Amino acid sequence: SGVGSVAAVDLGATSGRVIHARVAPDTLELTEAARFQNTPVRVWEGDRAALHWNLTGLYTNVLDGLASVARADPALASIGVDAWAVDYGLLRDGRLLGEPYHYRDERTADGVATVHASVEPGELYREGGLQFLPFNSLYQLAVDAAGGSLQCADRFLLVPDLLTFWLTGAVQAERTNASTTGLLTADGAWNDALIARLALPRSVFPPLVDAGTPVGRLLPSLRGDLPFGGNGPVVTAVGSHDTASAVVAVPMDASRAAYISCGTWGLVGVELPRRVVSEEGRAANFTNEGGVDGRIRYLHNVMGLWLLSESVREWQRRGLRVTLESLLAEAAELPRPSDLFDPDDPRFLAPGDLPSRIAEWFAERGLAAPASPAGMVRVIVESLAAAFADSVHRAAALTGVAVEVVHLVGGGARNALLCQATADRSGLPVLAGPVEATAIGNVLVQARAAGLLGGDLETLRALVARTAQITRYDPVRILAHG
Ligand code: LFR
Repeated sequence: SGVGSVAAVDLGATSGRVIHARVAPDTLELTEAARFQNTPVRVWEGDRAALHWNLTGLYTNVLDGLASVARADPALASIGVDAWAVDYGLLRDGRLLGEPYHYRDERTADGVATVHASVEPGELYREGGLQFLPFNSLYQLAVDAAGGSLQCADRFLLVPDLLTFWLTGAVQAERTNASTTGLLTADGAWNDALIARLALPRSVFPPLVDAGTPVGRLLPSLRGDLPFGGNGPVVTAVGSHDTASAVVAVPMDASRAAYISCGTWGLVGVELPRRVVSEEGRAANFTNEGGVDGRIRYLHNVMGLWLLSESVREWQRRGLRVTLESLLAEAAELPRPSDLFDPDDPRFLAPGDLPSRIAEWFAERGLAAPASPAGMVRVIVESLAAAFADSVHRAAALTGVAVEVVHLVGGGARNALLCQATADRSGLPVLAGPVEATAIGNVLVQARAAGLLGGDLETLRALVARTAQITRYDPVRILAHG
C-alpha cells in the first residue's frame, strides 16, 4: 500500500488539536494543523453556577483545523475524533439540549447516592468493570433523570460521538468510550438489565460500533467550509476515548510492560485480553475499560498534570509571574521533599485554588507544606511519581503481568523531573514518549481502516517504536515503594 493521509481530531480536557498525518508501513509523519485551549465555563442555573464544556467553541476550532488540512491536502482519506471520556450531550430531534456538563462539576454527588441506593457498588463493578469515579456517566445520567432533562431527550451522545454527529449526521456510540459509561456488559453490549434497573430510557443509547468502522461522509452543509476534493474524506470511528487511542500508540510489549498515559490525568495500568473483576481490584480502584481490538485497559486514574496546571493557574490569578516551565526548572534544583501527599484525594478534583488545598492536606497531618511555588511544584511531581509507581506495582500484582518496564506517553513525557522520579520511585526503567500518543493512536486506527497499514496492535506499535522519539530514564536513586 502507498502513502496516504488522515487527520486526527484529539480533544483533551486541557487542550485540543487537529493533527494531519502521512502514513505508510514505514512512514508516520505528523503535522499540527491546529492547537487550541479547552476552557470550560461556569454558567448560572438559577441556584448555582455549573461547570460546562464550551463544546460549540471547540467544534469551531475543530472546523478551522480541518479547513487548513483541506487546503493543504484535498485528497485526505479519513478523519477520526477522540476526546476525554464519560461526558455527553443530550439531544432531541437532533438538537443539542444544552452544553455538556464537565465531569469536574459538583453535581454528581446526588447521582452517586441515587445509583448506589438501587444497585450496590460491588455489583456495579461486576457488571461494568469500572473503578469508582463519582463522574462515571451512569451517575451523571441519574442526576439528569432526577432533574428531568433526560426525559426531554431522545439521544445520548458521548463527546466524540457528538462531534462525529455534527460532522456526518451519523448516530453511533464507539465502544471504547461507551465502556466508560458503566453501562456495557463484558461482551461490549449495552447492559439492558442494568439500564432497566437504573430506570434509564434504553432508547437514548445509540447503536455501538467498533473502532475502525467507517461511520459517514462530511455533511453537504460543511463542504463549502471544508474544501476537500471528490466525495471528501470518510469519518472513521477510532478509539474515541482519548486514553484508548493513547494506549494503541504505546510502543510496548504488553506482556511485560505497564503504561502511564500522562496528560490531565495519569492513567496507570496494563493491557489485558479480558476483564479482571476481583474484589482486590475493586478495593484498589482499578478499572476495566474497553480498548481497541477488544483489548482491556486495566488501569487506575491518578490525578495527573491537572495538579500542576491548575496550581499554576491559581498562582497566575494571584498575580505571580510564573510559568510551569520556569517552576519546573527551579523545582529540579531543590532537594527531594521527605513528606508527600496523596494526589488521589477527592478534594483535588474540583477547579479552584489547589495550592491552598494541598497545604490543608499537610496541615491536617501536622506537616508544613512547601512555602514557595517551586517547592509546591516539586512536592506535586514527587507525589505524582510515587502514586504512579504504586499503581504500576499494584497493576502487576492484581493481574500477574510481570512488569519490567514502564512506558510513559502524553504531555508528561516532556516532564523530565516527573519521568526520572517515576523511574526512581518504581525501581523500573521509564521509556518516555511519544508525547502525541493519543493523536498517533487515532491516526493508526484510521490508517489501518483505510488500508494504508495492516496488522494487529503489535504491528501498529512497532511502527511507533520505529518512528517516535523515546527517552529512557533508568532508576538512579531507587526509593522505597509499596
Ligand atoms: C483522560 C480521560 C480519562 C478519564 C477522564 C475523564 O483524558 O479520558 O481516561 O477518566 O479523562 O473523562
